[in-house]
Order: sequence, then C-alpha cells, then structure tokens
Amino acid sequence: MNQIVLPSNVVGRGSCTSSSVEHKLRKPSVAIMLPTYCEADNIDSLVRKIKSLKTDSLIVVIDDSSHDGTASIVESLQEEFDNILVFTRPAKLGLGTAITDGFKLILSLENSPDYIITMDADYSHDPHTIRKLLATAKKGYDLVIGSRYTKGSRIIGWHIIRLLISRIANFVASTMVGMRIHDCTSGFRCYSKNYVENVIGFLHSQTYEIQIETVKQAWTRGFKVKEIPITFENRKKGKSKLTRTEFQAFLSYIMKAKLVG
Ligand SMILES: Nc1nc2c(ncn2[C@@H]2O[C@H](COP(=O)(O)OP(=O)(O)OP(=O)(O)O)[C@@H](O)[C@H]2O)c(=O)[nH]1
Ligand SMILES: [Mg+2]
Repeated sequence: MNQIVLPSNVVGRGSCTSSSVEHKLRKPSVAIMLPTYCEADNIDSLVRKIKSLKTDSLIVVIDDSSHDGTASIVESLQEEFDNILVFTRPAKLGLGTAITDGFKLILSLENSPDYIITMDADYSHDPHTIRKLLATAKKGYDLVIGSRYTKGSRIIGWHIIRLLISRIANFVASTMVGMRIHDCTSGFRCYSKNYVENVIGFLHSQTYEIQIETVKQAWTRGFKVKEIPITFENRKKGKSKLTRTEFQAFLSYIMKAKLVG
C-alpha cells in the first residue's frame, strides 16, 4: 500500500492510500468514485463486482472515517486488486464535499482519466450500467445522468412516499433553475474531465444538493447533458446516510435556487 501526496486544495481533509502505482504508469479509461459513509455491508461485494467487469477503471473511495470499518475493508481490497485509492477524511463532512474532494484528487493524479463516474456505494446503482454511461459520454456528452425518470427506467423497492419526495424535489429543482432534466438528483453519472476541470472552482455544495448544482453548472455553461435510463434498486443493506439537517439543507438550497456559481 502506498501513501498518496494530496493536492494542496484537499490537504487537511484527510489522507489517501493507493493499492499500486499502476494508475501512475498507465492512464485508466475511467475513475469510478464511491463516496462512503458506513457502507461496510456493501463495499466489498461492490468493489469486487466492479473489478469483475474489467472496465479498466481506477476505483476511488472517499470515506468519512466510517465507524463500521468501511475504509479497512477497502484497504484489504487494495492488497488484492490494483488501481484502488481510498481517501479517508476525518469526519462526516457531507456528500457534496466528498464528491468535490474526489474530483480534486482525481484531477491531481498523473495520467488522470478522461472520465469520472460517481455512484452510490449501497448497491442502488447497477455496476453493469457503468459501460453504458461511459459509452454515452464518449459520444461527446460532458455529463451523462443515469436517470430514474426517463423512458425505460425502473425503480425497485421504494415506498410511494419516497418516490413522491424524489419526484417533487426533481420537479421543483428543474422548474426553478429552468432545466429540462427529468432526474437531477441521481448520483449515478459520468462526467468528462473537461467539464470537471471547468466547474470545480464554482462548486460549493456541502451535502446532497451537489447533484443539482453539478447539473445546473453543466446546463448554464453549455456543456452537453444526456440522460440514459437506469434500474435503481433501494438499498438492501445498511441505513440511509441522509440526516435531518442534510435534508433541510437540501430543501433550503432548492427553494433559494442558489445554484448559479
Ligand atoms: N464520504 C461521504 N459519503 C456519504 C456521505 N453521505 C452519504 N454518503 C454516501 O453517498 C451515497 C449516497 O448516500 P445514501 O445514504 O445511499 O443516500 P440515499 O440514496 O439518498 O439514501 P437511501 O435511500 O437510504 O439509500 C452512499 O454511498 C453513502 O455512503 C458523507 O457525508 N460522506
Ligand atoms: Mg442510497
């Protein structure tokens, strides 16, 4: 296991280890970022599944010192597999900063890949869709959203109330910011490196509103956005990490529509 020197804009947020130096020698096709907070029940099988797909990926786990040992599980996987980074932050600092720190870390790598996929680590997102997201991005899209609300999408295991909250949040967000996007809160996406380099300085979300902010940045700055249908499955293991405070912050963010950076 190797210690990674962090870029100056994330120093102080934590420490990072790498399973091998392979990503320094050869450019992977894609970085797959997995933000984690207490995903010990899911992370081992998810990483193994992604590795079995042989997508030539660099897996980047951004863990917030999960007390269930998520990071140690990833460190064990680093002994077994090449191309896994784990960035451990000192405390639960929110999904928004986890994703922006992940972007900064990936951009700072030698031979950083041209595409970055983000996905939830709770198995709600099917790893088989990774190829489709990447293939669509390679057709010239800067942001490809794995959408739960386009033709061909499916949602498995959600209570009607949860579905309603998600639909309303998406309706309000897209109406208030003028986007014709059906699912701007999905966390399963592929970003082009070019997009990330251009917007990283404008992202200021702390928590879940990062999903809307990144779509808004793409939309207002003229980046090409595409939605593709996905099958989304409610988490089977572990608990939701969305706290009441984070949910309130998310709502107030949408209502104030303070989305333009
Ligand atoms: N590093 C980090 N990851 C987080 C944080 N909050 C959530 N996550 C991760 O972000 C992903 C999405 O969070 P979830 O708890 O699944 O949110 P959700 O999908 O809205 O909630 P569920 O319906 O319960 O799954 C998961 O992989 C979480 O472990 C955080 O503060 N820091
Ligand atoms: Mg989830």
